[in-house]
Amino acid sequence: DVYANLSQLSRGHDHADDMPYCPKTSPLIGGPIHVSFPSGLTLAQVQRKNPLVVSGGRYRPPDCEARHRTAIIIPHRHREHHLKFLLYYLHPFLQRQQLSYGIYVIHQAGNYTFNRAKLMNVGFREAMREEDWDCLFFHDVDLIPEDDRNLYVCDANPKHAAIAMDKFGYKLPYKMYFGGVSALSPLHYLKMNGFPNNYWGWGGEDDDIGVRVSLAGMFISRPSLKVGRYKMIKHKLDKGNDVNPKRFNMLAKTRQTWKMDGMNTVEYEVVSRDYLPLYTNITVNIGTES
Ligand code: UD2
Ligand code: MN
Repeated sequence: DVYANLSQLSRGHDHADDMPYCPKTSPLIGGPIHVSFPSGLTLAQVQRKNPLVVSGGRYRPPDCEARHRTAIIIPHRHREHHLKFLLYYLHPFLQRQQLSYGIYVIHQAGNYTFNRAKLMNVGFREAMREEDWDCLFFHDVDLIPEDDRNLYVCDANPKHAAIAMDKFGYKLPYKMYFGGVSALSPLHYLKMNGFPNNYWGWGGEDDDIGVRVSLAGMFISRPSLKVGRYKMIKHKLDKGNDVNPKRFNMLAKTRQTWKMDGMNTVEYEVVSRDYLPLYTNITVNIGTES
């Protein structure tokens, strides 16, 4: 009858009704991960190692109903060699955590100055348009997690996950640091009006985001130094991402600007959306500095 059909629809997926929830702590978690960068690795190999990942880089545990639905948002341009290694480590990592997840690569079109934070705003809107994610991980393409007890789920407050990176001697560089990898629920994200759209080039945007967290009345949560460990693939400053000389002046004004610039003002044009085997690629035109 009609009602049976409706309830069928509202479940919105084809998993068996009687599937139990996954355990609160995944039995597949193993702790420290040895991270190296095998030469000659191909995306086809990564695909073969992850047979349960479906189109667009989506996955859900085969034997239990996931307790968490996490979207990974990766700002990207010309870093295919880093993306390959990130996917190689991240897919199995997320599967060991028994998450339902999707990976989105937000690719800035053109050669104009890079804008990491604005790409995150695009990623948030485009990912939420597709699915009711309960947590979003904003993830540099070059950071490889080194311990799978670093759970890719959201906390009661915005979480800064990359607390201990090799490039900072596995210590937090400063207390308000919010760069690299962070996790926000949709409510957190909207409460702080998302991320700033006007940081073009390298630097400052991560500190602006950290300040927004506290201006919106929230705190920064963090995993322990023992598990929030990451290796950054070594690289130089990219072409098209020069250091932003305005960043200090802009940062001094975040208190005045955060409500006027962010999710409520983001404008862009999606150039293409591709459901690739290991991730969803969204190529986007984000314009230029006004
Ligand atoms: C630091 C922060 C980063 C960000 C940045 C300043 C760490 C580990 N990360 O990174 O979160 O705040 O400073 O903007 O400290 N990207 C591209 N193509 C480009 C340029 C950048 O894909 O041409 C993306 C990519 O995901 C990269 C991220 O933007 O990981 C940050 O850029 P970066 O890696 O050059 O900057 P880095 O390592 O100093
Ligand atoms: Mn980097």
